[in-house]
Amino acid sequence: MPIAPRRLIAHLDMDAFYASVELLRYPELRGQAVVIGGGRERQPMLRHDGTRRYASLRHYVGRGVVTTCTYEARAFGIHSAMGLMKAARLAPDAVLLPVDFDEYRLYSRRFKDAVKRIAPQIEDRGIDEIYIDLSEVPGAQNDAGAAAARALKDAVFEATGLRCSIAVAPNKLLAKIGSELDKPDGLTLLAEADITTRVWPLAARKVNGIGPKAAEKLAGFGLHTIGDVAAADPHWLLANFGRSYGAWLHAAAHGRDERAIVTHSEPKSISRETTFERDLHAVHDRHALSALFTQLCERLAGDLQRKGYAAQTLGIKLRFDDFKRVSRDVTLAAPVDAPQAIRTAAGSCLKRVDLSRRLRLIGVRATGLVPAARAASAEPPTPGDRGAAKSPSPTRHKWQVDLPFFSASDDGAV
Ligand code: DCP
Ligand code: MG
Repeated sequence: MPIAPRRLIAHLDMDAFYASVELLRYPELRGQAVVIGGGRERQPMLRHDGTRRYASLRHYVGRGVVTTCTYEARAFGIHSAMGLMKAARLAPDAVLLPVDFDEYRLYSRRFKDAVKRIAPQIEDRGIDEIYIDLSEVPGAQNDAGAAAARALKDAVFEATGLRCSIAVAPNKLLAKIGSELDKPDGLTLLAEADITTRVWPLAARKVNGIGPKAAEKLAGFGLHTIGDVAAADPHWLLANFGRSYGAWLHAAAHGRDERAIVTHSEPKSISRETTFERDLHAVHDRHALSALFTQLCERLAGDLQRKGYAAQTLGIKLRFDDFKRVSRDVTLAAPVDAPQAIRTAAGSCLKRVDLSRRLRLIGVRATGLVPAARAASAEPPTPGDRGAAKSPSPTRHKWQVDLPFFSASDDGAV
């Protein structure tokens, strides 16, 4: 009988992620203290001679916080979540750049795709970190995953121009601790034998799952390091931290963690919404509203199709000029992902709302998501039991005409 391979779990975390993505765009800032945070108005300005003028932190006034910063800025004591005004006192000459989530999401996808080509078993943990199961990656068992981790770092750099830190360990808990040990550009192998020397001296807070409150309570008992927690009597931990958390604290401090890599998670809902520049009225602004509503439905359809889902339930969310909120939904007989079908269903929800007040915000939400392969996306939608809307005729393709924004006789109060 073949012996089950030893578990080799890697944790990969991008270095100064948002800041590093910005440096790809503005390479002349490399080596400088750069802080990401604040609003769009601090976009660098292109001068006539092609050079750029960047905003510095010096004159920052406002309540913005540091989203992240380069390691050069960290040398001044700046860190994530610090107020920008405080950061300005520490490093007035640091460059301030606005956040651009779309760009970071793009690079997030790129680095994850690069990793998947080498090691397909990944658990997505957010925009800049993943767990990777290397146990069955060819050759990984021969050198505790060292060559595989090197290959992953190279592939990420090749695909994005960005550096990351990786640790390989027997489980997720140790891998997560390990990836921080040699940041930036780290490659760390952490075995059970290293726990006493490399893990126990660290602050208890370094364990993912010991948050600020738990750390404070532990410190109140004189337990500051992971080693302190490991040395504590397990019965005492259970008595003071509860059976479940106490037992977990004991196991975690000893580097024990059996959690599997979760390679797949289904989204519960996908939605799109927009807040208007000025409040809009269903009758007076019907053309503008109609176009925006259609656009939202098209974008939602795009999101669904890109992610490979169809929606059984469509809903709308409205916020009026008096900030009152209303939502309605409709469950369809068959799941849909086509823009027309989504607009028809969402439009039927709209008909069930009193639209006499001006609107501030409108949103469309898809729930009851099923993999698109199981749904007949070309089918016209048929409202099910919960739908108060009338069923559109399957042969009618001019789905827009049913909507209040388009109806000439509409008095706005539908
Ligand atoms: N982030 C955020 N708010 C925070 C912390 C982080 O929006 N309080 C964002 C910005 C980071 C990204 O998430 O670039 C990843 O977070 P990390 O904690 O991994 O921080 P960095 O990648 O910036 O730096 P490091 O090199 O320490 O991983
Ligand atoms: Mg990071």
